[in-house]
Amino acid sequence: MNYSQMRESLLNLKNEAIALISDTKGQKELERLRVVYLGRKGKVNKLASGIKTLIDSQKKEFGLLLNDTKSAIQQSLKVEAKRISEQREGDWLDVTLPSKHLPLGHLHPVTLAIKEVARIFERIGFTRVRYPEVEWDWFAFESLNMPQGHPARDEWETFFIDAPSHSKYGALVLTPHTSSGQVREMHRLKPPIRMINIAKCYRRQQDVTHTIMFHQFEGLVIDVGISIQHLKGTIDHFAKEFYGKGVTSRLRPSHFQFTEPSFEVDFSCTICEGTGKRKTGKRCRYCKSGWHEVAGAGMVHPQVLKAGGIDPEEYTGFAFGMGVERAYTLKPGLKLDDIRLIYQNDLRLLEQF
Ligand code: FA5
Repeated sequence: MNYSQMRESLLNLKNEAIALISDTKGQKELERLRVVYLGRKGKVNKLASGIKTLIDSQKKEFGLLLNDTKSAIQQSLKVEAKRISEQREGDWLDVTLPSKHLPLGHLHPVTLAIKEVARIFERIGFTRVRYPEVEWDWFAFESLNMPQGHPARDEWETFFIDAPSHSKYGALVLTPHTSSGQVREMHRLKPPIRMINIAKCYRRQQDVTHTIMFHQFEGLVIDVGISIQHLKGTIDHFAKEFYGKGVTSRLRPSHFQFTEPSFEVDFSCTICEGTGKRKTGKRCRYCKSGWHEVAGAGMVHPQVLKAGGIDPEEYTGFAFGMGVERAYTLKPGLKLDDIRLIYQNDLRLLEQF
């Protein structure tokens, strides 16, 4: 073998060794390869024995190549040994170890509240319905006795959709209240009607008691002989079921175009227990007066019954629209004094439910 053949053989030996080593499956095979290539009678030493046939300058160069080959094979053996031992550790299973606790998600507090509200009303004979979030002007306003240009519309701070209008129902809006389901329900059913419509609503409002997107639940009852007593009884029943016996409700005279007479419904504040003051003596930041306005309500206006195809001479009805978030944040013990926190997706808050 001449010098250049010896050099080529050494290079091939190195490549062959590294390829085989990186393909090994266990420590035993690795040890066998170490002996085959680096052992006393191994392939590298066998080639090294030919060094005596070379002239001095070639001896020096071939010696360096031999050292380089040996250290490359050793390095490759080391890396592979480490990989094999790590793989073993990973595969090892201690069946006595306690299991890992993976975090479990749960329903959002508003979804929990909606389910609870629906259950309370379903138990007293209401049927849950859902009407469109993107609604025609006619159902949101006009059918509710608020014709085009009526100033009462301004109170609903509505988002309008940039889309072609309907020839009969007008513009498209993001529904600002669940009352838009009232006439839809009258079109769907003839009395007796007992509807609970729970849905998303949108308004251009945002502060501690308002969010841009929120939920309302709308109760609508229409039958022969329905009076304010039925309205008050239903609201009281809800307050006791949802909050417990300690919470009281009151109806304050108000005005809505679609009810006559109309009321604001207040529940006593569970944060300051109806006093309007914190224990520190400071004014309750959330209610300011001991009461929370949670709903609008009233006896369905004859014009609205007519828009729904119901004879106001024969039937009467009551309706109320309550904020889900607003009602929920009053739960005893919740002490949520900023309604916007519900929608900040902060796990520190959400995980408490
Ligand atoms: C109405 O929306 C009427 N449609 C209620 C009604 C229904 C009256 C049936 C008569 C008959 P009002 O704008 O007051 O009324 O809203 C009712 C409730 O929805 C409020 O008391 C509050 O609890 C909730 N609410 C209104 N706007 C927001 C908001 N931006 N964020 C959170 N909750 C809101």
